[in-house]
Amino acid sequence: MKTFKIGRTSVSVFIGDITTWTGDIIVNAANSGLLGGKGVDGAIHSAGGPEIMEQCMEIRKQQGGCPPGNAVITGAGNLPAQHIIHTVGPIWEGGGRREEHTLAECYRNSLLLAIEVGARSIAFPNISTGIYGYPKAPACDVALKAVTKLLEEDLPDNRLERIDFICFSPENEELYAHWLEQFIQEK
Ligand code: AR6
Repeated sequence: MKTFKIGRTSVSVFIGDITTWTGDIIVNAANSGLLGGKGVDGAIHSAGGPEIMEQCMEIRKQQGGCPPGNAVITGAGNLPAQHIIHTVGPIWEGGGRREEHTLAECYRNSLLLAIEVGARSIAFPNISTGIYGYPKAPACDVALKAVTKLLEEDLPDNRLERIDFICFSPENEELYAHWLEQFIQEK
């Protein structure tokens, strides 16, 4: 695990299963119907139990789901985290359909929602880089730029002390660690 400091926040990168992470918020790479699926979404719902889907269905009733780039919050069922932020990444279609913008919005809106609820810690998976096919290297660049940019805004309500990127593959872990080593001072 490598840890870096951006302002007051520690940013770490490691390989792991996000469903076992302990802290305030885990982020789910959901679909716009909030209907569950495979990948990290499937892992979160199966480990967290039916309560999470019940709350997703409530959100569907109220606002009809979650458009790509947006984020909604539920409880975490049986998971050790306190809450889940469900965000919807872009489906990669070659890069000409504002995928980069949508992916950056996922990270930004998830962090804004986490800050709004007073979270101190949050864990992200590598959104869109599985079933949605976003190439890993550019996705890493978009994720870290979006997170760094928001932290540098120094928002007055920001109580985030810890942001963890939970990678599922050594390739992603290397990309994230390398990016941070290049641009951010190691703690
Ligand atoms: N912990 C951490 N990361 C994981 C885990 C896990 N338990 N499982 C997979 N990953 P994906 P997407 C990684 O496909 O590309 C679903 O069906 C995985 O290796 O989960 O945004 C949804 O319902 C990859 O790096 O999400 C949507 O329909 C990353 O998580 C669609 O897939 C994201 O891969 C979303 O596709």
